Parts: sequence; structure tokens; C-alpha cells
Amino acid sequence: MAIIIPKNKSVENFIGLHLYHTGFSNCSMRVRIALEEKGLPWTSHLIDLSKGENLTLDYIGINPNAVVPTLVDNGVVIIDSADIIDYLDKTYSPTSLRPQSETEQQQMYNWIYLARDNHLSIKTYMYGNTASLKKMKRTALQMANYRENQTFDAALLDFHERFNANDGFTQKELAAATAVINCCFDKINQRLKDHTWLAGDSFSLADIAWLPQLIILNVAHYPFDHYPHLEQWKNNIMQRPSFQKAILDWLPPTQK
Ligand SMILES: N[C@@H](CCC(=O)N[C@@H](CS)C(=O)NCC(=O)O)C(=O)O
Repeated sequence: MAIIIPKNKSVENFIGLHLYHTGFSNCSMRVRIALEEKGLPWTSHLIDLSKGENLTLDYIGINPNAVVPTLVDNGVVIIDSADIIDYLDKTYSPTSLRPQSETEQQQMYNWIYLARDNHLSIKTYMYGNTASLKKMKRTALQMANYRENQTFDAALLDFHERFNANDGFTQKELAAATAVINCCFDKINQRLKDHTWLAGDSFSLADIAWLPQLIILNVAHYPFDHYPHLEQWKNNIMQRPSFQKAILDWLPPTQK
């Protein structure tokens, strides 16, 4: 569980659930869906990544990776969307977002960790194929500050170094990222061929971990028609009230 002792002490006085998040961010979407599904009231702190609001010392003092989302629960800071949704589900009842049997719970964690482990491939695909993200190059000063202050996640630092230095990603890097993503969706397609949900018989954190990937990859024109069994699953989730509140209500007008 990624509980952080924040350098920015101001959040330790927060009462209730507070979420630092971004509208069009798959990791933020996960947490918003979990909050809405569980019917939990929360306070929003929007972070504009395009303005570098995640790179300020105040924010890095809360999330040392300089990424969204960050949850603050009565002063306790939790980072990483996989850990946050698990924390919310374990801490708050009565709605449970996990299957009952241990075997199916393990399946659920496998899907969540598959999403987490391949996050940088999805990020590479998005930064390589989305006009607005291609422009997200940082200034030399922003990069210098980032190197000095984001000392927590070496792979993420490397991602931003490569993106900035090379003016985007090479075709080879994009092809490698696409191959990883294809492999994940092959697995998901296979599972959904004869199951309604990713883990067990009901909607769970596994579905919450993966649905946002579809939302953002769709914007980058990822070819989902290769995976026909995802369609019904996606439609089932889009009909849940949480979809409007957690996804649509927060999308910037350009992405609706
Ligand atoms: N493993 C982290 C990844 C968080 C992440 O990369 N968030 C993205 C938005 S989805 C972000 O803040 N990107 C800004 C950056 O990398 O500078 C999580 O699941 O919370």
C-alpha cells in the first residue's frame, strides 16, 4: 500500500476524502469510478497537467512521483491508482467491488497489476499518438527541477527524459509499446469471450482498472475493432450511473 508521509504538511489537516486528479487521465478515472460506485462524498482538487501543475514543489510534496491521482483520507496520503482503489474498497463498506472467493480475488489483482505494470506502454502510445500530448514537452528548467525533485520513480523519469530529448518517441519505441498493449487486449478479449466481467461474476476493481484504458486509447485511435468481445463489456459499464459522474462529467469539452 503506497501510503506517503507528505513533505507538504498542509494536507495532513484535511478532513474527509480529497482527490487530486485530472479530467482526462486514466489513473484518475479509476479512482473516481471507485468513489462513485461506493457512493463516497469527496472533495476535488483538479491538477492541470498541461500547465505543469503536477511539477510544483507543493504538489511533489504530496505525490513524490509528480503524477495524478493522489488520495488524501483524513490527512493520510495514498498514491498510485491501483493501491488507492484497493484501499477505498477495503476501507469503506457496504458496497464491495471485489469477488467473494479468494481465487477470484487473485484474478482481480492479476488484472489490476497487469494494468499497472503496463502503464508506461499505454503512456508511450498516448504521447506518441495524441496531438495534445505530443505538445507536452517540458522546458529545460522544468526538466531540471523534475530531475532534482522526482527521485521516486526511475522508469517514469526515463520516460520523460526520452520523450523530451528525442522530441517524441521513435517508431521502434511506439511499435514496442503497441505490441505490449495488443498482448493485454488479446488477454482481455479472450476472457470476455465467455464472461461478462474480468474477475468473478460481478463488476469489480478489475473492470475499474481497465475501462479507463479504453476511454483514453480510443482518443488515440487504438484499433479496438480487433477485439470484438470488449464491446458488450464496455457498454455494460457505460450504462452504470458511475460512468456519467466519474468519467463524462470530468472530461474536457474537446474529449466529450
Ligand atoms: N502508477 C500511477 C501512474 C500515474 C500517472 O502516470 N498519471 C498520469 C496521468 S494518468 C500523470 O500524472 N502524468 C503526468 C506525468 O507523467 O508527468 C498510478 O496508477 O497512479
